[in-house]
Amino acid sequence: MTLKIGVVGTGNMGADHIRRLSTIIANAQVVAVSDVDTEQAKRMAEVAGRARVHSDGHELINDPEVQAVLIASPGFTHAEYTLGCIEVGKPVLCEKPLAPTAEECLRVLEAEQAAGTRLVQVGFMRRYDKGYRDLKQVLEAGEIGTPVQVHCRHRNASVPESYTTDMGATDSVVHEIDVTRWLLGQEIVVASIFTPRRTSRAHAHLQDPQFFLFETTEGVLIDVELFVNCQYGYDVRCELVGETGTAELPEPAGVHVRRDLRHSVPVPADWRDRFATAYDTEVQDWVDGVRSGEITGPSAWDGYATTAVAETCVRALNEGRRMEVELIARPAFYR
Ligand code: ISE
Repeated sequence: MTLKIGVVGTGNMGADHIRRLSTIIANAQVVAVSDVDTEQAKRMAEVAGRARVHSDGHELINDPEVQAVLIASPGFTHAEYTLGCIEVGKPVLCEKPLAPTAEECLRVLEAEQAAGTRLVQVGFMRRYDKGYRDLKQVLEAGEIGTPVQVHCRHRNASVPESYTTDMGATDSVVHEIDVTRWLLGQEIVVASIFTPRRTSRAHAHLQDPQFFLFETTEGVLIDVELFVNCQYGYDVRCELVGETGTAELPEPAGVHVRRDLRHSVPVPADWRDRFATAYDTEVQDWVDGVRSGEITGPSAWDGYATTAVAETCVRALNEGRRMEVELIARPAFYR
């Protein structure tokens, strides 16, 4: 049986997912789309085939033909639409963040627990990247011993004017927050932010780069260099340091060219390029999980814990000090 999907939000990520669902993903069909920009929604409805266009996300969620929903609208609308899906019992893949505030995430956790079944998956695609999966396998096989530190770098070529300093944590480093929690199987409980000399290539309002330091429940120290105007391309790195060895995220595959006394390898342009295969695997896994009645991807708890850390980062930055993350006890439902 083909899973009939509605996509809320047809901008960059939504458009990317609609193309993916229409060309790559098996057993899925986009039957409805919605966006505040109805012209863009109509264009993407064409890409999907004969999808219905709704002007409102709630209308799409309540469309009787829609069996599952993918949310790719702006972050501040995520909790509202996710709650709408839970209310009508429809499974939902919500792009990150689950919500911009921990308080809103908690409302999602409560609603999902009241529904009594897992309906929510959060779009942390890095967990589906082969490199990160191999890294986790090396760690879990005990090849580098007990982890003590993690070094991460997250660089974007550039960001638009609308990108703010707080988004460093809430929009970008959320990926490192989620993926290191997942790699280590530990929560992040303390955050500190440092602000190096600003690049002249950033917008005047933006602190770029930023340097994050996290401490986990078991005392692992995680550092993240975030540099969102690095100019040269999209570059994500991760090195796990264990008691007996280290393990590093492999570089994305690309042809090595040696000529004119130089050796070069292509650098991806952005995350859609770098993580294209991870997104394919993520969406296929979600479709398969919904069809078999067992969603196993990043949960609403992961969405909550990640947002709680990101919120703490913003406070740590504003107050200029190390801050503890306030997390509720993990409900049995999410263990
Ligand atoms: C963007 O929203 C993403 O999710 C990308 O993965 C990240 O690299 C970028 O910094 C964010 O703005």
